[in-house]
Amino acid sequence: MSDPSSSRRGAFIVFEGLDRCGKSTQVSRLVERLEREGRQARLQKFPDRTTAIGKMIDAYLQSKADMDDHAIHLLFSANRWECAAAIKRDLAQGITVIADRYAFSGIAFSAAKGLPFDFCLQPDKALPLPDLTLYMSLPQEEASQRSQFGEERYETMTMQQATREQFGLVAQEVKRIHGEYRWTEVDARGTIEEVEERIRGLIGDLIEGVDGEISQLWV
Ligand code: Z5A
Ligand code: MG
Repeated sequence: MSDPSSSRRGAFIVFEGLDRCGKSTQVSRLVERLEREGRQARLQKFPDRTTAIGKMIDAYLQSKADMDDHAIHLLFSANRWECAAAIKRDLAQGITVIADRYAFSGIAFSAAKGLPFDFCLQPDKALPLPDLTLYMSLPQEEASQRSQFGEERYETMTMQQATREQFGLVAQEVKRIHGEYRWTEVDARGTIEEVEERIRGLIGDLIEGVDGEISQLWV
C-alpha cells in the first residue's frame, strides 16, 4: 500500500514572542529533535542577518545606523521576501520549515513605535502563511532577567510593553482572517525542557506534513 503522507508538503511553523522568551533556544531544539527522528527540517531565522538587506538591519538593531521607521519596516519585510521562494520550495519538497520570528514581529514592533497598523501589514501581504504560529508568552520581569537583555534597540521595558499589546492585536487579526487554529499561545515559563515538551504537544501531527498548497498571508 502506498504511503498517503508521501505527497504531503512540509509544515511551516513560526515561533513568535517578545525578547528573551526563548524562541531561538526552542527553535534549535525542535529542528535538532526532528532531525534525530529522521525527519527533514530547516531553521529560518528572521531577520536573516547574513544577506545584504540583513546586514543593514543588523547595523540598525545594534544602533550603528539610523533609519526612518517606515524604511526599516520595509527592509524587514524585504528580508522575508528574499527568503520566501526558498521557504516555498522546501515546503513543497516535504521539509518542515521552522521560523524564528516572522511578519508578526514586523507588525508588532513597528506598530509599537507608532506606525499605523494597516501600513505595517501591507508589505508582507501574500508571503507564505504559517500553518501554525506559536506565541511564546513570558512575564516581562522574567524576560528581562535573562542574559543579554537590553543590548539592542527595542530592548527597553516601555518598548516591550507596547509590543506585547500589539502582538495581542496581531493575534486577533490572524485568528479573524486565517482561523483560530493558526495561532497558539505557549506558556514560556519553566525549564527549557518543560517548555520543549509543551511545544512538542502543541505541534502534534503537523510534523507528519500538511495536505494542500501553502496559503498566502493576509489574503
Ligand atoms: N524585529 C523587527 O522589528 N521587525 C521584524 O520584522 C523582525 C524583527 C523579524 C532582533 O530579533 C530584533 O528585531 C527584535 C525584533 C526585531 N527586537 N527586539 N527587541 P532577534 O530575533 O534577532 O533577537 P534575538 O537577539 O534572537 O533575541 P530574542 O529573539 O529576543 O531572544 P529569544 O530567541 O526569544 O531567546 P533565547 O535566545 O532563546 O533565550 C534568551 C536567554 O534565555 C538565553 O540565555 C537562554 O539560554 C535563556 N533561556 C531560554 N529559555 C529559557 C528557560 N526556559 N529558562 C531559563 N532561561 C532560558
Ligand atoms: Mg532569538
